Amino acid sequence: MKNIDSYTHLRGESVYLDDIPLINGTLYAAVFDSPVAHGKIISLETRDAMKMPGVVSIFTVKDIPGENQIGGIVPDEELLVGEHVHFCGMPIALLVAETEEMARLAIKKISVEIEPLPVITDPRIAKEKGELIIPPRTFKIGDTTAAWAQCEYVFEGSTETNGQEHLYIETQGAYAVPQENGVIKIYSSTQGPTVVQRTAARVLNIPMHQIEVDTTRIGGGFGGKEDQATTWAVMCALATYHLKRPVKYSLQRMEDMRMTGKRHPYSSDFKIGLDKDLKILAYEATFYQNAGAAADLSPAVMERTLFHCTSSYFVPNVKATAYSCRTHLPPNTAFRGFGGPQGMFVIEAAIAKAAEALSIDAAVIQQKNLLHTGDEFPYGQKAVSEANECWNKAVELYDLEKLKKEIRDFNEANKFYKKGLALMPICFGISFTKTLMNQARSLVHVYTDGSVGISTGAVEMGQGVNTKILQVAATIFSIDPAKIKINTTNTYRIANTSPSAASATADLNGKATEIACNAILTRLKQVAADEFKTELSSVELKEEWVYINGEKTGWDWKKLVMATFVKRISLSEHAHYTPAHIHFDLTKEKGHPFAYHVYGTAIITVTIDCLRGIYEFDSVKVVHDFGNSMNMMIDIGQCEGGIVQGIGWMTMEEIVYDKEGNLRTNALSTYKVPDIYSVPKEIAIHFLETQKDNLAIFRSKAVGEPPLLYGLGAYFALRNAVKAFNPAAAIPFDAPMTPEKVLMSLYLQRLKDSSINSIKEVMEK
Ligand code: LUZ
Ligand code: MOS
Repeated sequence: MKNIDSYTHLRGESVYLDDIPLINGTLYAAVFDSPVAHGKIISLETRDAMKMPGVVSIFTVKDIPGENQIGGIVPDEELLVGEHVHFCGMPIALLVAETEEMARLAIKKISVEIEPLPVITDPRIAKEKGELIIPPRTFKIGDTTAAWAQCEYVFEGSTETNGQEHLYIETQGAYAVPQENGVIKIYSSTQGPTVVQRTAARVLNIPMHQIEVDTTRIGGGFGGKEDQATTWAVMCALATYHLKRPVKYSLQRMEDMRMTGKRHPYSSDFKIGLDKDLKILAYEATFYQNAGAAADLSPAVMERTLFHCTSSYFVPNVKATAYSCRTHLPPNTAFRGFGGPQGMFVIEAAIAKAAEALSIDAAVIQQKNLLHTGDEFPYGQKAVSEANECWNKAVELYDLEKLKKEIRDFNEANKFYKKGLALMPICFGISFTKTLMNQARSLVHVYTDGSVGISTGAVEMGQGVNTKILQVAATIFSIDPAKIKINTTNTYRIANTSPSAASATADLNGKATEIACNAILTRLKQVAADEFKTELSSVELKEEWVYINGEKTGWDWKKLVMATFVKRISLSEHAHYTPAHIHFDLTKEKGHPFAYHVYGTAIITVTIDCLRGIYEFDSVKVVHDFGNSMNMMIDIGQCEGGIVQGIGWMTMEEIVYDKEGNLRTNALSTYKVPDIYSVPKEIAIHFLETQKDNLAIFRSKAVGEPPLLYGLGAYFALRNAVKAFNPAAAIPFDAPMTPEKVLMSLYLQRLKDSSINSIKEVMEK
């Protein structure tokens, strides 16, 4: 079925934060943020700003009634600066005025004197200085030290992956509205309504039941609103708390880019050892995560890097250590893949390095080492692997040999255009790695007219979770989907929710909905069984009719619902779901943290223009493990979006902070994201449908994050294309591979070690 939001989306009628009708007397907030990355506040001058037209109030740290603390995992993040600023963009003061324009004009009149302190932007330097967010962690299996001796080939190297701006179309924002008895209702563009509620209660020093958070949908999150939507929501709530008036803050794009954290950049080292048959015997990696100035979700992101450090390969001897390094950048945060892609890049780089040194195709090494069912991950879980199925199917379905030949022929025939190809197998663990977060609840009401209302903790952010939840109810009740309404996500209806994240939202909330619907269904069936004097097991509901032993009765859905109500039997259910069998022992770094894994393989081809360094992706051909897909249209959309987002991260999105910690790429004029022209000319997606009992809803598999990982293949395809032009190029593993870097690698090395002395000469030849 179609995404249930498509109709209102197309007509511009869908409600986002900025579409909420405003209440009379609404005020507008704006934040004054630090122009300096690290320093001590000497003085803050707000008097001129207070005199500006329309200004109602300016709040600073002194106005916080509770804790000045928004750190979720580690209490290390102030809402408003106390004594020290820790990054450019750190909120110092909150100004509230009668209009948005007045608020933004007035914050320009605030001034601050800051005594600067040394600024660190490099995670390796932070680590040397002992600036760690949490102690390092190490995942281990086998014995790498002993294994090196058995390796025929050993390669070492380093890699860099840069950050990534989330660029949700809807920027961060919130709207707080005072209710009676001191309750504050917050409309928040958040993936985590409960995080907002809990943090607002903590900062305002009031019980959680005084805060109602409501989210209709958000215009994209990608992880950027898992934790960092909280800041703006709590700011609005703080102003509402003091002023007893509605307060709205919807960030402008440049404010959002400057003040919020991004995907974590990583700097990493690897050592890989292979035997003579190219089996990977040993792998060591050290990850330096650039966490930014506060923990935010960094410890969890770092953990997922370790979980995915061997990607879709089986390696018997592994030692991987990760450091979460505190720098003076905005706290980096969740971003689709959550540290997993950063970990996977490193082993793919290690394989590419080995392949280049041995003059073989990286795919040979990749294929030989794919996970099989029963193989153990370094964290102790055994794989139920679809890696080989996906790989083999992709090779066969898309005729890899023919593709390779076409590329060879093209490269022979063309001097200044070269094509490159890479295969990218993926493996992604599904579940929050923090076991307790894997729980969800659903509240289902059947109304007496036969219509159904459902509330869960799931936040719709374009990923189609509401459509999938609706499908669950429609299937179980066997009623027309039009009879079902998915309600807003609201902390008064569903409590203690996990954020919509970790690709697990449809799994968890769908399962809770399944349980709730089944409970109601059983009661409905009992009423029918009593009426028709038969057993419960003889009753069936099919397409809104009651069947007894396969025979259609005169009772339809509506009649059954009414009969149940008349008998004073509940037509509502609140259900709780948590996946069984998941656990993790932090003292041993072993366990079974994931309900299951998602696999897939992509074949990616690119053509580069060797005079200009620019490139186009010809095709991304995928065999993806969807389980038993609940909604192919939505799942294809998730795949296509993830692939393009992954390619963007790997090839063009380049975040630049200068040495002073200022974001230089602070607008869409300086930060290049994929547009329609950079979408691959062809994206083919084949559904590998499996029927395994994988603990997900209706035996589907989570689809949110895994497809982003295919984007890694874009980097390696580009590298191979450059090598076709300039085989001698020693290209550093430094993503993104922007056109500038492509151009330099096409020539720089070659000029050094060949008789050609200039790009002009190359062109003349
Ligand atoms: N968020 C989180 C996530 O809190 N824990 C996770 O394991 C996770 N994984 C992926 C994306 N978001
Ligand atoms: Mo996410 S990175 O699943 O919020």
